[in-house]
Amino acid sequence: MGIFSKIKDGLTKTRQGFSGKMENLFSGLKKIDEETYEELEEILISADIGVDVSIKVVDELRQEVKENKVKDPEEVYGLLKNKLVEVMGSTPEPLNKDTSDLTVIMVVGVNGGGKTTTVGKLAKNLKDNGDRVLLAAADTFRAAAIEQLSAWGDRIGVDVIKHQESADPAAVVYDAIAAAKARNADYLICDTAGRLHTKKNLMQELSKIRRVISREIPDAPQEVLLVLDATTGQNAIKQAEVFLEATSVTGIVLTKLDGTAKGGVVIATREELGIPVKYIGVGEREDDLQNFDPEEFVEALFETS
Ligand SMILES: Nc1nc2c(ncn2[C@@H]2O[C@H](COP(=O)(O)OP(=O)(O)O)[C@@H](O)[C@H]2O)c(=O)[nH]1
Ligand SMILES: [Mg+2]
Repeated sequence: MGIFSKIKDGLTKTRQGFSGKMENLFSGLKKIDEETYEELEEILISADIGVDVSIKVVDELRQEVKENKVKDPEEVYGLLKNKLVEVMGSTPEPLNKDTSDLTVIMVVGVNGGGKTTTVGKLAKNLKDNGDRVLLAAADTFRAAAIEQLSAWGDRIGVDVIKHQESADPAAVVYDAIAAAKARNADYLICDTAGRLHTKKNLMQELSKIRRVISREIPDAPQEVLLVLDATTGQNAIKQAEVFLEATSVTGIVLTKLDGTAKGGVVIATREELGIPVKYIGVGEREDDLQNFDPEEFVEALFETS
């Protein structure tokens, strides 16, 4: 299956409500009036694009249509798509990569959001690309989490550095960096725990891991990916805010897009958090992580069949 049809497939539930309503609104439309804009705003909000972002997009569209004296609804439709792409930063944001040294990627987010799965899928992507990858099982809270990552490592043929359950996550990461250096790895990806019982705890754990990493490699971690569950819609953005107070983040991964009609949350994320979406998860298997491309995403979202 091609990448585009995979994204389109992954967005099936979101598209069901969205693209049909869009088509209904625009097909056979003779002219654009205030009612059209109101309906448009409603459709955007109902796809979980977020109230503020939806209003902003429609306001800008209205302005542009007026200034350029656009009459053709078809043309307005095109302008709308462009606006949505723009809101997401227009171009794909690649993973930060250190060309000379080891690139360390920390993966953070609440429990159940899809961190461990994303670590596995990302490792597979990078390995397929010819990079040497190592994983660190720094979610030591439950033995099951360590086993889950080990199972991913076995499946995709990537080594996992791990300690016992309840071990110090920073110590796991310390060992993993030593191993990654010794093996000349290109990437070390660190899974972490996402317990939110107190923000202070989480903050302390994440800062300790970061401290260990930066002591060993001054520019690292080059990438901190925050994993958010798209099925929670706008709540994913609220969740993200808690994490952003605990640690700095360089990229967002939105998971479980395949299981939700709330895929519009992807569009709101960049605008509301000011951080680019770098990957989207469209399934549980190893090939179900996609590099995020705003233009491709919008095209897929508007597909009606
Ligand atoms: N459908 C679907 N399920 C996913 C996706 N990403 C993760 N999951 C599932 O979500 C559940 C929690 O994922 P996990 O990686 O263990 O989350 P963690 O607690 O953050 O490490 C697992 O059952 C995963 O298979 C995705 O993109 N699509
Ligand atoms: Mg996990």
